Formats: sequence, C-alpha cells, structure tokens
Amino acid sequence: MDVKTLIEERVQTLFNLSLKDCSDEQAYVALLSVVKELLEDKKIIEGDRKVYYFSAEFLIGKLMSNNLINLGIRKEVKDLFEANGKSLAEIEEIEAEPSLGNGGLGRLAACFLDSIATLDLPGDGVGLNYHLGLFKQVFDHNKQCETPNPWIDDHSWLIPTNKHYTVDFKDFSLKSELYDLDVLGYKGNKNKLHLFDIASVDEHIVHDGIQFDKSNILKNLTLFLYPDDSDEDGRKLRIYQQYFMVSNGAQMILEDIKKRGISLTELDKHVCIQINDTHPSMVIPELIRLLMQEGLTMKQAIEITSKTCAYTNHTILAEALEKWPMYYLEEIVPQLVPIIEALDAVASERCADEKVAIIDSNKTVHMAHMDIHFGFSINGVAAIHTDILKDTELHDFYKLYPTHFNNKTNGVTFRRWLLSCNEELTAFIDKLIGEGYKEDANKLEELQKFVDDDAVLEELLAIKQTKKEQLAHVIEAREGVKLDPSSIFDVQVKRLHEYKRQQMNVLYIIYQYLQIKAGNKPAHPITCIFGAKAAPAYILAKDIIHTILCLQQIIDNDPEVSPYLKVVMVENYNVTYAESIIPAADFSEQISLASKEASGTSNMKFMLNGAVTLGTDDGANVEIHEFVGDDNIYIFGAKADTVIAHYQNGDYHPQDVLANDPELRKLVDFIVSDEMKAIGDQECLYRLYNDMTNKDWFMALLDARDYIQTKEQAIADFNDRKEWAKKMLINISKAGFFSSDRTIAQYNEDIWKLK
Ligand code: 475
Repeated sequence: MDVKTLIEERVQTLFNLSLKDCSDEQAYVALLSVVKELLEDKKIIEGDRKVYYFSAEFLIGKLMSNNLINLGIRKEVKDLFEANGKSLAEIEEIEAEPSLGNGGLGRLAACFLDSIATLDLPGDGVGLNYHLGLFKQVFDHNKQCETPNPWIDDHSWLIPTNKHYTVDFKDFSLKSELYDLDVLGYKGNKNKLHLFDIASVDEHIVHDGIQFDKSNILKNLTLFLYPDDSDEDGRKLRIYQQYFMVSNGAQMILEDIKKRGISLTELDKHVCIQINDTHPSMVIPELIRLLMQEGLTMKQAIEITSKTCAYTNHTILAEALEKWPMYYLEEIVPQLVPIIEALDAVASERCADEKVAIIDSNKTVHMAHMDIHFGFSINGVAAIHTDILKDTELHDFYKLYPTHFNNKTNGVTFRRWLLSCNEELTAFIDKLIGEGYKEDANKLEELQKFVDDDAVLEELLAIKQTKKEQLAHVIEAREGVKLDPSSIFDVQVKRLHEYKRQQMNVLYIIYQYLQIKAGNKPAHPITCIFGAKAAPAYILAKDIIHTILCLQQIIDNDPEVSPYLKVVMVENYNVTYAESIIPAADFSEQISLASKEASGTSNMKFMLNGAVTLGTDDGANVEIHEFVGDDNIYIFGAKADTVIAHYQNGDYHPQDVLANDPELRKLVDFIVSDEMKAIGDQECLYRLYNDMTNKDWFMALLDARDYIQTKEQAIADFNDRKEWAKKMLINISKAGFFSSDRTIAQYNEDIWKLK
C-alpha cells in the first residue's frame, strides 16, 4: 500500500475522520504511527563486528522530518497534507524535542548515528533516557531560570523492549528498563539507540524549577541530564548515572556475544566501544569486572578490554575532564575499586610519572588517563585540537603511545543540516548539480562553476532572504520581537561559556551602540542573534546572559539606535531552533579563544547554509579557513601558540590591555553604566565587569579590538551583494569535507574496522 493511503486509512481507523477533517494533532499521531511501522519493517544492519557509541548525551532533535527524509517519503507526505489543507511543517512542530544533550558533544553523537546507519555500518548508541532532559530555559527579569523539559508522552518514538539488567551499587541494586530508538540511514537500513532507564523515577520530586532531592537515587536516577554538580550529592548522582549507563551497556554487549556463541576471549574481534569523552569511562573497569566474572583472568580481561575500547577527547578544558575522589567510588561502586587500583599499578609500571597516573597522590581517579592507558585509540576532533593534545595537553601520554593518537575532524549530517532545514537551498543545489552530493558530499565542489554566474548568485541571495524572513516570523511568534530581514543576521548560537566569548560579542554591541549614539551609523543595519543555555551553577555565564538581555532591552527602547542595531537572545535555544536560525544567518560567529574550542560543529552547519565565518584560528575554523581561502572567511585574533605561551608564562593581564586602549575601557565600563544599572542587577553586572577587567581568563580583551575591526570590515563587504554571494557560494561548495559521512568513514577506516 502506498504511504498516502496508509496515512489516510490510519486517520480513519484511529479517529474515524478523514485527513481533511482531522486536527493537526490527530494527523501527527496517525503519521507517527505509520512512520514507526515503516521503521519497524526496516532491516537491522548486521555484521560480524559492531561499534557501540557510549555517550552520556544524544542531542537527537525532533525525529519526524529526518525519518521522512531517510525513508524517502517526505515530498509525498508533504503533498498529501497540502492537498488536505494542512502543512507538514506545522504538523512537525507538534513533536516534542528530546533535550538529551548540552551542545556539541551530544549533537555530534546524533550526527554520527545518522552517518553510521547511512554508511550501512553496524553501530548502536548507548545512553540514558533522561525524563526531563537538560532543562528548559526561561527568561525572567532578564535572567535565565531553569524549568523541567518533559518530552516523553504517549506519542514519543521510544520503543519499550523487554530487556532488563541488574546493576549493583554498594547499598542497593537496580533493575533497568531498556528503551530503543530506531536510527534509519539515508535510503537504507537501521541501527538502534539504546536508552537505559529505571521504572521508579518520580517526576513529582521536582520543585522550584529543577530542584530535587539528589540523594534519592531510586527516584532521581534518570530524571535530568547532568544535574547541578556544584555539591557533593550532585557529583555522586553523576557517578550513579554513569555507572548505570556503562554497566547496562556492557552487560547488553556481553549477552549478545554469548548468544552468538562467540568466546569472550574473542570479544575485541567483534566489538568496538567508542567512549565519547570521559563520562562513559567507567566502562573500562566494568567490562574487566564482568569478563572476570565470566571466568577470565584479570590479565586476560585487561588485555581484551584494551583492544575493545577507544576514546575520543572533546575538550582541553581541565574542568571538563572527569576526575573523581576515590572515596566516592568506594561509597558507590566499591566493586570497581580493586580493578582501578590494578589498572593504576599496571600504568605506573609503564611509566612512574605522576602526571600520567590514574590515581594521583590525592587519591583522585583521572578518567581520561584510564581511557588512554587502557584504550587502543585516542582521537581529537579537529586537526589543531589533536596537535595540541599531542604537543601540549597530553604530551606525556603521546610519548608513551604515539601510535594511539589520531585525528578525526568532526562533521555534521547534511540530511538534517541542509536537506531538512533548508529545502529551498537543497532544491536549488539539486537543480544546479543534480542530487549526487547527497550520497557524496564532495560533489558540492561542482557549485564552483557558478561562481561568476549572476543569475545563480542572485538566486542564492534570494534564498537567504527567504530564510531570514521565515526566521523573523518564528522569532516574532516565539519571542514577540520583530526583526528587520534586510539587516545583517549576525549569529552566535552555542552553549554559554567564557571560552566561547559571548562577552566579547557584548563588547562589540556596546561599541556599535556608542558609535550610533555618537552619530556614526554602521555601514549596514545589523541584528545580533544569540541563543545559549548556561549551566545552572555557572554564575558568570548567567551574568553574561543577563548582560545581553539588558542590552537587548536598552537598544529596543532607544529609537535613535534601534533602526541600525538590534539584539535578540532567543529563549531555550535547542536543535529545533537551530534548524531555523542557521539557514538564516549571514555571519557565523566562531570567536572562541584560540586553542580552546576543540572543533566546533555549528561553524560547519553555517558554512553549509551559506553564512560566512567570523572567527579565530581555532578548532575546525582552521580547516574551514584552509578550504575557503582568506577571501571567504574573516579571521582575527591571537593564534593558539601565542595564547598557550601566555598561559605558560602567566603574562596576560587585562589591565595592561586597558591601559593602552582607553576606548576599549569605555566599552567595558558601559557594563556598569547608569543605563545598565537602571535596568540590570548590579551584583551580576559588577561581577562580570570585575572579572573582565581583572581576570579575563579567556582573554576577551586581548582580541576585542581586532574583533571589532574585522566585524566592521565584514559589514562593509556585505554591501557588495554580488561579491558577498560569491563568498556564500564558495563556502557551500567547500562544505563537503565537513559531512559526518566523511568523519565516520575515517573512524571506521582507522579505528572501528567494520565491514
Ligand atoms: C567541544 N561537553 C566542541 C564538540 O566534538 C566540539 C563536557 C563535560 C560535561 C558536559 N558536556 C561536555 C563537551 O565537552 C563538549 O560539548 N565538547 C564539544 O564537543 C564535538 O565541536 O568544540 O567544545
């Protein structure tokens, strides 16, 4: 039966209505039920060897649109709804977005699952089923507040399985429940995302935002992703979550291997476990423990585990590398302690230097060190990042295991970040070069031949304009803020973190505001769009949000300024929001302090959608720069080696910069000006001001001057529409390398070695 008939009949059976007469909700429910069935019928990708991607986060976004694309039926369904007076886009809005991730690392995991299935490789995800996600951000009095983000209802994509495992903690055992999600490859077969849960979780224990009793593990284990770890109970809860995840995953893998009649001594030939940053690192001692329980010696178990596990590092920020006091582990998972001690002993035989120890002299366990000593591969996520790991951050490990280090520059799935979110651009590219690029992204290079074709350049600008108008509608509906789609859309969307330097962007806004007040209008009106959540306990990040929101208000209320400058920070930035913001961007802000952003992945999504990068030579920006050339990117700021030298010498002081640049001082001073204090919270504003002028750990003031000048140049260049359109076209044509299909092919070639 064809899809159209299936859907029409489903509406009839479920609601006794025709498609024309049913509500959008009913249409959604019927569509979901049909699509789930189509997925169910798809073959599971099989192979002798399989990868398991262990990750605390899978920021999968809504699934309907992607599933329709990968099933190859999106157009049909869209037409059917249209013929019945409905809009597929509006129906897709009904789906709740699972907020199972923070940012880059979690979204990368989701892109990877899509590409693994698309390349027809056997590979599943292993994670947790957080009922209330990360949190939902709401703004109140220009401040971030956190509320629960429930996403599971009767109409979710989760498939209950009948699989259960027992996970032992020191004081009690938990029986797990496993939910699966189907992950369908583009026009292909499927893999699974396994999300573990427990039945006793109780959403009613949450009060006052996202507060809850952190010690009540039975009720809270899978409530939230990364609950606030600013206190001890919060940190212990993270260990409970992490161990629960890896123990379930490891048990599931061993069960499967035994079912297949394979000897556990051969595990490494059939299984590869990719450890996504340090949150799943306990899988190493847990796997060793389980193998020993099955009769292997410790030596055998260590050897097999080391040949099975591979580790990806996503950050050099010390605070993000998990390390736990040994007594936490003794209190929660004492069964791992003798194993970790044994691993530490083996590691110190290999090298006695405390810098590479698993357990340091303070009895703290370094998870990354365990991953490196007892995994067979360690990779960074962009060329410069891997070089920094080898040369600086993990140099002592590199000396020990030079062949284990490798780079895998990140990528993004073009199914979601082009085909699904930018139908207009997709259709245009199809028309210009055919659809071959959908299977081989490098074919986007063929767009180069149109670089002097005026009609093509004009159409590209027209599509961008359409996407900007669409975004303006979305923002007006959600935020009540009206944007001018003829202004430049200058976008910084990502987690709020000092190293990403939203505060430097703030200085630009203040600069522009003061210029306009002084009678100097910008070369072109500009709209600065922000989207960012701050970790609930990250005070300074919240101060930056507060500052942005106060600026937004001041500028909105100033008729002298608002025709030329607008600021909008959208509430609860998430994958769905990104899907309408990114296609509408003119400038892609990638302004982290060089050396700090491991890769970045929104930079790739923006370039693919024809935005031009304004960024530092950091992360994957470096590779984007190489691909597009100097003329099609705006690079500014200190280079990584300069920054690293400043840290080593301890010779960066913001006051030195300010002493030499009185104009810059005026910009910083504005944060605590009368205008700001009239509407803002003085404590927040002064805290940020004092930090920026006395500490400025991520050197925003060092690069601010260069940043402002470079951005002014980009604004001026934007006015030459034809030249700008060429930059857009070249960016799109060079984006092919940043497809996660390429990244996954490389993981497979060098690490996983699946058929
Ligand atoms: C990098 N998240 C990006 C991206 O590789 C990079 C850490 C600790 C606790 C919770 N979340 C984290 C990250 O470290 C993270 O998201 N890292 C990001 O990984 C994918 O593109 O540069 O910052």
